[in-house]
Amino acid sequence: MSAPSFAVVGHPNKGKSSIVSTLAHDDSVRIAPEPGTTTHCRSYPMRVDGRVQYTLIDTPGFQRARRALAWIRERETTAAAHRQVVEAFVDAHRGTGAFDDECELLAPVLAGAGILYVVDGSVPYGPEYEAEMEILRWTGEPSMALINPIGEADHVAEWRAALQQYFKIVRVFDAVTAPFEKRVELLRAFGQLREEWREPLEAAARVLEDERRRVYERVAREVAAMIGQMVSYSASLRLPVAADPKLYEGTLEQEYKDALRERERKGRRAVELVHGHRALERREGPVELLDQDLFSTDHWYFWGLDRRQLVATGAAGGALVGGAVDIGVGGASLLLGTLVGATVGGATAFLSSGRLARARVLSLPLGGRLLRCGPTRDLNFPWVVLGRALYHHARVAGRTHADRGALTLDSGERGPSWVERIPRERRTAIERCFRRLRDGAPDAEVLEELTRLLVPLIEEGSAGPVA
Ligand SMILES: Nc1nc2c(ncn2[C@@H]2O[C@H](COP(=O)(O)OP(=O)(O)OP(=O)(O)O)[C@@H](O)[C@H]2O)c(=O)[nH]1
Ligand SMILES: [Mg+2]
Repeated sequence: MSAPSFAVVGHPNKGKSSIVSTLAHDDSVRIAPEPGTTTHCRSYPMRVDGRVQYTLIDTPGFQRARRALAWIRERETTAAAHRQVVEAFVDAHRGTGAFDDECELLAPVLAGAGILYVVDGSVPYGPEYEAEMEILRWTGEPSMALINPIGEADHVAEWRAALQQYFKIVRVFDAVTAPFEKRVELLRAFGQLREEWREPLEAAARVLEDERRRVYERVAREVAAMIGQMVSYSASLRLPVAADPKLYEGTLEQEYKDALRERERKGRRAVELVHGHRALERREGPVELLDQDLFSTDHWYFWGLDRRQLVATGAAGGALVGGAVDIGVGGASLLLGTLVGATVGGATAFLSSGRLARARVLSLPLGGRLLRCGPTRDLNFPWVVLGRALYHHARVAGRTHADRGALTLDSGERGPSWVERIPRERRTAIERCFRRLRDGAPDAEVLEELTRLLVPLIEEGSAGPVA
């Protein structure tokens, strides 16, 4: 049996295409504020692993429903013949220019698609919708009404009272903000429309839930790979003989930072693609959290761990023992300087050497010198990268494909950062991976371990509040 298909129908500009986009996980569906955006039917199959689970059909809105109903009523004989009259209506008007939109939207319904009738629950109910509902009823196809509240006002109760007279199932479904669970639940409800759809749609719901878990794993893998590369990355430059390294430091540091910024951008893009957001744009602006520069350490308190927490993860101890951090280098750490104050000393000195990008001159075995920037020794750096990645993912995961606005983020309240919320034991285990990444190029084993540790954080973040 072919996968169930549903025609999304209704008045113009009520969010039909938005519902198609959200339920088909497809951001190529055209959505626009003006009525009349969709002019032809188009099918959007929802594929998982190459298999079509169900198909959504986007349709134009009714334009002349009352006139169409009048035509149909004039030819009414018995209730048993209602469907034939609707078929006769489409046959009589197809291509004549008289009822183009009605013919277009009724065609998939008459071909056996289930009906999803969409209304806007933020505007009052009016009798002008009755002709549309009546025509749909005459097709005899199984149908469900979806109340999509586009604006603020709440007219859901009156809509429900009216819709229940025409549709077996009436649901409130916000096309733009519906969380994943709500979408899956709706899919299961579609299964109630027709007995033979119950099993395939139940199966589709399970496939989507499994797929979601795989998505989290792929995201965790992307994030682990990104952190691995960012922590171990260095930029270097062979110095001309007798050159003054100072002349080259600034450029090299810039190159180093740019490469890391670019790697983070690439990581975000990959995560967006894993979620099927092909065209997600991020709004540029200094106030947006996600657009804060990676190296803007004034904001690191928001992303990373504080000194006490770093010590608690074992980061500092490991660094001391392993000699990974130059003890006693003067000057405040870019991060810890802001936390601890300008005077850093005593017990905190070992944490204060994390200047992120400081070029060093190395002697080459066969003569000559190399100026190198990175890999960073800053203990907080991977935590900051992780915090930013978790935050970004939470925003992307919570987004429907109908949401076409830029990805903007409020700076929100100062609560615990994403990484501060990680249970201590897991944090320590993650830090062990970070330490191994700091000590050399990322190997498959440590990335696998890091991925495994990140999966639950990715999953929880996508369900939790974004603050
Ligand atoms: N805030 C909000 N806006 C919505 C929602 N659903 C749709 N919109 C907006 O309403 C407008 C129309 O949405 P479409 O999905 O294009 O509506 P349509 O019914 O397909 O419109 P036509 O194809 O022109 O008949 C767009 O600007 C959408 O962004 C919603 O649930 N919430
Ligand atoms: Mg449309």
